[in-house]
Amino acid sequence: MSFEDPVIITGAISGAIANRDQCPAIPYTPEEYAAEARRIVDEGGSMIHIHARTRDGVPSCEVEDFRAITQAILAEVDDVIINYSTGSVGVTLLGKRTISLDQRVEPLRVLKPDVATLNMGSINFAKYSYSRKGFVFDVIAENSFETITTLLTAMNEAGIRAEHECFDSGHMANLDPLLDMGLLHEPLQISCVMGVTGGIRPTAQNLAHLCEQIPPVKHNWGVIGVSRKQWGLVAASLALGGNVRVGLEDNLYLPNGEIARSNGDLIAKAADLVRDTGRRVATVAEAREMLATPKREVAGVKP
Ligand code: KMH
Ligand code: ZN
Repeated sequence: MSFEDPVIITGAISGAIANRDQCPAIPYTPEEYAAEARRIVDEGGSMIHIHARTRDGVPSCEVEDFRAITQAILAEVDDVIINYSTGSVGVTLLGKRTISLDQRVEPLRVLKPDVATLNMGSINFAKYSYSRKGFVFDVIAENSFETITTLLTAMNEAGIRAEHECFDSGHMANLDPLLDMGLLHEPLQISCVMGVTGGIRPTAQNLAHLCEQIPPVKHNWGVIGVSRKQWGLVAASLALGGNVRVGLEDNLYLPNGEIARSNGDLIAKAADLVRDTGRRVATVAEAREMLATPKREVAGVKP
C-alpha cells in the first residue's frame, strides 16, 4: 500500500466491552445497528466490524443475533463490507460466560460475512486505570496456533477474507508459518491493534515498527487504536500510507475530548483527517477491489 492509495475507513460499530452507561450511542438492537450503519456509510465508512449483541445489549456470538443485525444493516445501506469479530473477550467479560471455539466458528460457517477478524496470538487483554491504580478488567485472549488455524480453515472454506489482527510485533511473525502452510491468500489484510494493556504501546514509532514486520507479500494494512490516543495513530497511519478503523468499539471520544454522539461523528472526523493529509476516502467499491471481497450473498441477503 502507498500514500497514493484511497483510504479504507472501517467503522467498529458497537464492540462488546463498553456499554450505554459509558456512551448512549452504542447500538444494541438490529434497528439501532442499522441506523448507526447508515451514519457510518454516509460519512465514508466502507467496512463495518460487528460484535453481535442481544436486543438488550448483552454481547453474543449466537448466529441468530449476527443474522438479525446483518440483515438490518444490509436492508438500510446500499452496500458495505460486512466484517464479523471472532474475538471472545467481550462475551467472556460482559456476557459472563466462556465460549467454545465451535461457537466462534459457527456464525462464519452459517452466515459467511465478507471478512472476519483473526487475532494473531494469545495475549493478556486488560484495561488499567491509572487513577484507580488497578485493573478494570484482566482476561487472557486465547489464540493458540491451533485456534488460529481452525478459524482460518473455516474462513477459507466459507470464502471469507481474514483480517489479521496483530496486537504485538510477535503476532506479525505468526503469519510466517501460516504462509508456509499455504493457508493465506493474498492480498493479506493486516491490522495493527495498539493500546490494549497487554499489547504493544500505542506510539507512532511502534506503528512504523509493526509495518516493518509485515511479511513481503501483497497486502493492505491499517491501524486500530484503542482509547482517545487513537487519533494520533490514525494520523500516523495516514502519513505512512495505511488504512484506519474508528468507531464506538475502540474509542468514544473525538480528538477535542467531547464524547461522540454516534459512530458517524467518529467516521466524519477520520474522513476529515484523510483529506487533511492529502489522501482520499475509498468508496465501498474501491475497498472491495483492494481487499478482494466482491459483493456476494451474506447472511442470506442476496447482492
Ligand atoms: N477492540 C479491539 C481492540 C476482535 O473483535 O477480533 C480488538 C478487536 C478484536 O476488535
Ligand atoms: Zn472487535
